Amino acid sequence: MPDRNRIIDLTIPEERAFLIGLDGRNRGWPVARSLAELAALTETAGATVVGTAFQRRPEPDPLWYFGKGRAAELVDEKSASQFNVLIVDDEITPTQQRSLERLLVCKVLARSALIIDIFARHARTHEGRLQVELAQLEYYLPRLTRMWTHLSRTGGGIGTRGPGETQLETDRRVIREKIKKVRGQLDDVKRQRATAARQRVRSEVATVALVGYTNAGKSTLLNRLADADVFVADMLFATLDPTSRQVTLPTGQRVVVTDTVGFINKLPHDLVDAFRATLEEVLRADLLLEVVDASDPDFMRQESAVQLVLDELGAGDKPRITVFNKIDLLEPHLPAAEMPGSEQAVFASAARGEGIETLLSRMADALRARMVQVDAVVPYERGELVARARSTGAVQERYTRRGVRIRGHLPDAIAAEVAAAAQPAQNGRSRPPPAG
Ligand SMILES: Nc1nc2c(ncn2[C@@H]2O[C@H](COP(=O)(O)OP(=O)(O)OP(=O)(O)O)[C@@H](O)[C@H]2O)c(=O)[nH]1
Ligand SMILES: [Mg+2]
Repeated sequence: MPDRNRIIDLTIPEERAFLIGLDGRNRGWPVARSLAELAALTETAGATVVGTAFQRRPEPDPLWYFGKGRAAELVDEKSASQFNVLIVDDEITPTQQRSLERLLVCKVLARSALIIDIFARHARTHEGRLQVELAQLEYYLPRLTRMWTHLSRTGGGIGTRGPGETQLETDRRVIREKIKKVRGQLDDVKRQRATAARQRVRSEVATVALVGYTNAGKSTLLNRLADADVFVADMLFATLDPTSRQVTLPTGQRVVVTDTVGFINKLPHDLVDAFRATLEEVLRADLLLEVVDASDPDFMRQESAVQLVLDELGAGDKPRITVFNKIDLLEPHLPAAEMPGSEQAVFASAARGEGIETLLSRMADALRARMVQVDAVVPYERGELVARARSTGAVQERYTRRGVRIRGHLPDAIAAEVAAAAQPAQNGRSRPPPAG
């Protein structure tokens, strides 16, 4: 009797990927490391890596990416390893893509397309999906254009005139209109987000953003800090959408900590652009926690890649605490304190909960820097103000005859309110914030 489940074979054919890259043009990343990362990306995207190859050359060949001879050898690699997709560890031109596709008779993808594909798989929220869609459209629009100029340059003629051109114009117009529409929808989402942020500003709650290389442990750390239940996985780009949780610092101050999309080397510009709305949480934050996977041999190169993206966003100079995470995985003979750049860093294991207390008090220290010193007695009728001071600042309270004496640090706006409501403190000093 036939197995009813097997009448239609629904299994998707296995994607067998072969990865190629060039040595000597990777911003300090050895080609083998960059290809290893590309392999992790490929596997996250659901394909199997069946082989890799690289060639030493300063610039890609305009037609073949590799040199012509080396490219031809890929045909043999294809029969040997049976790959059905070639993934290039760089941006490739439509010309390179097409000549490789014709040579190898299989799909050819660039690293960016792979990253965008992973984002598309992992986007869950409305906003996330819109951002990915925008990135895809932005990615394809210029390629459509360039593909065309390429064709017309190789002689024009049949297939490059008349209705064909109209078709291309139509395609471009459709894509542009779609881009406009998606941007409009994203603006709406952004406005809602800005309203939420304004409310937060009004309540003067400080915000802290987790940033770092993908898979460094940002979500794990948020779960530790906030006792939350954010999705954690040993894969690249597990998190795409921002998640915010409230965290109480040892000083009693409450802050909002936001976890968001991770960064990677050669993160496509289209994606950074498309994800600007999400990444604005980073721009708005009072403090950044940069999570570094200290157990990764590439952690320094990863840090530079993170710095590049932060600079591109305009958040490169924000106050920042570096967290060297996963110290539980460090070899015992490598004392963490001897790691480069470690003087200012906090060592932690988000997974085991080590270093969390230190981190929390360092966060309080860093946030105090942007607050003003206060010493004032607030009348008992203003209990609500006292409560806000308690949760937004780092203060000590003492109950006196005339009211609650508040001593410590408060955000500007609250300090001003306290100063306005206050009686001079016992020692006659009440320090309002400096004007402006
Ligand atoms: N050994 C060890 N593993 C950790 C630690 N922190 C996180 N991990 C693991 O590292 C992997 C990635 O953790 P996530 O928290 O998802 O990392 P992320 O930075 O949020 O990653 P993306 O959202 O993908 O950018 C998971 O398998 C975690 O269990 C740690 O301190 N020690
Ligand atoms: Mg995450």
